[in-house]
Formats: sequence, C-alpha cells, structure tokens
Amino acid sequence: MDTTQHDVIVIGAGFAGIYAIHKYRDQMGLDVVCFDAAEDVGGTWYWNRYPGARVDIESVHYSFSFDPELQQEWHWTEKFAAQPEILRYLNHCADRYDVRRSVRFGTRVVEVTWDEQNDHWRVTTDKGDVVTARYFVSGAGTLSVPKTPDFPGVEDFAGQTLLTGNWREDVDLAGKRVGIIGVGSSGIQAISEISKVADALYVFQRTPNYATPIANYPTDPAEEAADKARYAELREASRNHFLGVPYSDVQPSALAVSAEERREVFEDRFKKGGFRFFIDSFGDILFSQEANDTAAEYVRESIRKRVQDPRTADLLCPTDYPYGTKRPPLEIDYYEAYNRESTHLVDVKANPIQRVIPQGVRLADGTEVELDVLILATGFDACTGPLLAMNITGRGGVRLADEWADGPQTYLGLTMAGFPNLFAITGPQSPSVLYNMPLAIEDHVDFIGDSIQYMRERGLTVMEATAQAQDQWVYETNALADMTLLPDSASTWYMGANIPGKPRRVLVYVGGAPRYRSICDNVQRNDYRGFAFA
Ligand code: N01
Repeated sequence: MDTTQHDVIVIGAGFAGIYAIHKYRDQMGLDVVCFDAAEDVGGTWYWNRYPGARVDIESVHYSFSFDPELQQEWHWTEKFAAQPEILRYLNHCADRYDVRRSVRFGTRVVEVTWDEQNDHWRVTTDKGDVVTARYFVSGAGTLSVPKTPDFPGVEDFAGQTLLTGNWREDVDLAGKRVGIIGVGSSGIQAISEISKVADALYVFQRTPNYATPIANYPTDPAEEAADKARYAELREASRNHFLGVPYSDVQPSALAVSAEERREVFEDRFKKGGFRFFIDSFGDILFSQEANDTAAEYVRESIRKRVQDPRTADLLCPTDYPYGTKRPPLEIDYYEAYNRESTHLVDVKANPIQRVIPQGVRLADGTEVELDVLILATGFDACTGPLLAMNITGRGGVRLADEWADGPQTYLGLTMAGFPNLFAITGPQSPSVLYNMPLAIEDHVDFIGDSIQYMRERGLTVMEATAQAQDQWVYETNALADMTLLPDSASTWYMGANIPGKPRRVLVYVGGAPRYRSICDNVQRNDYRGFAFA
C-alpha cells in the first residue's frame, strides 16, 4: 500500500497522461504519480481493439506536436492509422519520455477528496493506496466509460459478449454467427471488418447514421516528405482551425451557391474523405436546417447508390435528425457490407430488442436471432462519465456528482468552483472532441503547467475558479450550443442524451478551438481572470 505525497497526481496514461507526466516531471521538475486502470499506456487506444478501430483525423495531425524531433522521426504507414499503429506510437512515446516509471498500472481510482486542512487532494485506489498531492489532473478522457445497456437477460447469454469500448484481445470471429448492437463510429468500423469473416452478421440498428468515406490510403512518401518539411506550419494552421485540422476550403453557406456548385463541393469533399465533407464544405451545415438538409440528402443519395437492396438502403438512410449532430462516422466499405448475403440489418426501432436469451436475441415480435457472439457497440457515458466515476468530493464535502446533477458546471471546461487545484484535461464544456484531441490535450496540459508555475513563482498554493466565472462559462457554452442544431435534434452523446436519466446539456464547447484558445490566452494574460488564489 502506497501512502506517499506528491506534487501532482495524474489520472490516465493515454495521450493526456503521457504528455502531462513528461511536462510536469521532466520539464518542470515536479514529483508526479499517475494511475491507470489498464496494464499499459494507450488510454482509448489501449481499450478499443475491436476490428476496424481507426482514427478519424489524419495521423500526421492526430499526433503530438510538442516534440519536433518526434514528429520528424515517426513514420505513419497510413493516412488514417489503425488502432494497433496508434498504440505502437503511444508505446514509443512512453519509452521515449520514460513515463512508465511514474505510472501505477492496473490501478483504478475510487475516491478523490480535497483535504481542506492541508490544501491537497487525497486519492484512494482500488489497491488500497492513499496518496496525496497539491494538484489533481484528470487525463481520464471523454469516451472512456462504456455505456452498457441493461438488456434483460444479457448475463444469461450462452455465447461470448464483447464490448467495443473494452475490447482488449484478438477474437477470431471467422465462421461465427455474430450480432452487433449499435451503429455509431465504433459499430460502423467493426461491421465493415466483421462482415468479411463472420458466417452471419446481424446488425441491430435503432437509428441509422450518416457515415461518409474516410478515403484512407498507404502513406505516400512524397506527401509525407512535404508534410514533414512544413510541419510547424501545419500545426499552426491546425491550431487556428475550428476542429484543429489544417483545412482551409470551407465555404460560407450551402445556400449561397447554385445546386450545381453545391454538388461539386460535396463531391470534391467526399472524394477527399475524412472530415472534409463535414467540416470543410459549408460553414452553415450545423447552424441552418436548410443547409443541413442539402448535406443530409447528399449522404442519403450516396447510401442508395451503394446499397443494392432498396429496402435495406432505406433503413440505412437517416431521416429524422440533422447530419453532424451525432458525430459523423467515417467508413471504409461500410455500406457494401450490406450487399453480402451474410449481413442482415435488423430494425430494432420498429421491432425492439425484448431481451437477450441464452441462444441469442429475442425481438418484440417474438423473432429469435441465434448468435455465437454478441457485440455491444452502444457508446459511452461521454465527457462527464470519466470524472464522475472517480467519486470526487471538493471543498466543504461537496460531491461533484451533486454539483453536476443538472449538468456539468465548469470554468473553461477545465476547472470547477469548489474543487481547488483540480484540472480536467479536455473536460466537459471544453472543445475536446470537437478539437483534434492530441492538440486539445497539449493546450490543456500547457495551461495547467503554466498555472502551476504562476502559483509557484508567487508562493501561492490554491487556485480555484470563481462561481461567477463558472456561471458565465456555463451560460456561454449553452448559448453557443443554442445557436446550432445540436440541442433539439438527435439523441446525441454530445448532449448527454444517449444515457437514460442523464441531464440534456451540451457537453462540448462548440465555439471552436481558435476562439477557445484566445479566451484561455486572455485569462492567462489577465492574471488568470476568473480564478481566485490563496
Ligand atoms: O457510440 P455512439 P460509439 N438499443 O454513442 C446504439 C468516438 N469514436 O462508440 O443512436 C439499441 O456513437 C445507438 O443507437 P441510438 C467518436 O467520437 C471514434 O460508436 O441511440 N441501440 C448507436 O447506434 C464517436 O462518436 C472513432 O438509437 C442502442 C450506438 O449504439 C464516439 O466515440 C471510432 C442502445 C452507439 O453509438 C462514440 O461512438 C469509434 C440500445 N439500448 C468511436 N443503446 C473514430 O473513428 C445504444 N444504442 C476515431
């Protein structure tokens, strides 16, 4: 049992934890300890080893920018790396910065409490460790608590049950009868791969999704050399882009151009792949229903062209929520999977899953689908889930879970009034998933490092968001979301709407990374406006 005292406790050894350990320990000389429930580094990329798992932002951009030598040395084999390669990259980084010696793996934090007498955080783990530190930095991620829906009977299933968000081993699905529930990004990636090997694949779809081509290809050496020659410029452009990618072709409005011009733009962005269609076509897609309809119809047309059976194509076409209000999945041959005779689309909106039975799944109309393997690709308790799972208690015995009963309350999506010296890297109400994650993480790790440095230089020990600054931030975050199509559309996890009973509040700052960064810069330039120190 560990009872040591440290300067900083970091949670999670994914992108966030790796950079945080390196920065605070090696660059700032602080005593850092990190906890991770996993047996090794990787975070998201450790837990999500389902077939087809792949990044949705180009790897040259979705990678650390803080070490120019690393980005020159590392070679990505594909434009959008698959999970094993990203995990290799993170292992390489862990070796390079020797982070593992500061991490207690296989250890889950069960309680986090502010000790008002000593102005420090006390962290208890499932191994019985009780460690303390002045600063608590969560790098626990945004999509790390899988949602496990309570289908009655799930524990009685006689076959194998797998969860995409907690999939750690190679599983051979060849020749098996496989069922998968969920067609979000995880389900769609998995379906494309599993349909190639399974004897039969049953896709239980409640709400169809707008998936668009990722357009992945093996790294082109000339392109790689060109990117590496101007990496600094690319990173600068990324940091000045809404989503943290160096795209620059977005046009103001889908409604300001003729139907032919609009189609040309859509075709071009579709061909370029990735999030080009979503974020680099027209700037009003998330703001105007009419503009959105043009993009949505374009995606539906592409689905109808690719899926041979018209009834299946119809079922795969979303019609009752705007494009982009759920995070748009990127796909490789997803729709073609339904042209295989062995792939069966089951509409569980019309005919819901009644229960899981030992031999498979029973639907409301009594149909029984026999399965060897049942895969839950049912999503995550996003953004707030990872923090709430740690059972955090702040000043005056106030529990974070109670503070957030009606939705998250944060300042900058990074700190909370009543929870001094606690920082949430890519926390709720920060750009997080709407910003290129490694860059979002670096910005936050740097902000926290600067804050600690500011305090040390002035002999300060406690930093805390004021309630007023927090109220303003919550107001601004909600007001910005209200300008978009997000609040009254799909059951999107961006709004917490995928978890029964979770308050419907926007969980992401939708003002864009550049605006967010300039607000954070201003806070720092103005002596950490909105924070109180002691
Ligand atoms: O989860 P999701 P995900 N009965 O919440 C269905 C990131 N990511 O893991 O829409 C039946 O999107 C649910 O149906 P409905 C990315 O940010 C990135 O796929 O609620 N169905 C939906 O179809 C992504 O957005 C990549 O009707 C049920 C699905 O399960 C985020 O992670 C890859 C159900 C859940 O979709 C989450 O994606 C993977 C029920 N009771 C993930 N409950 C990259 O490409 C849920 N569903 C980098």
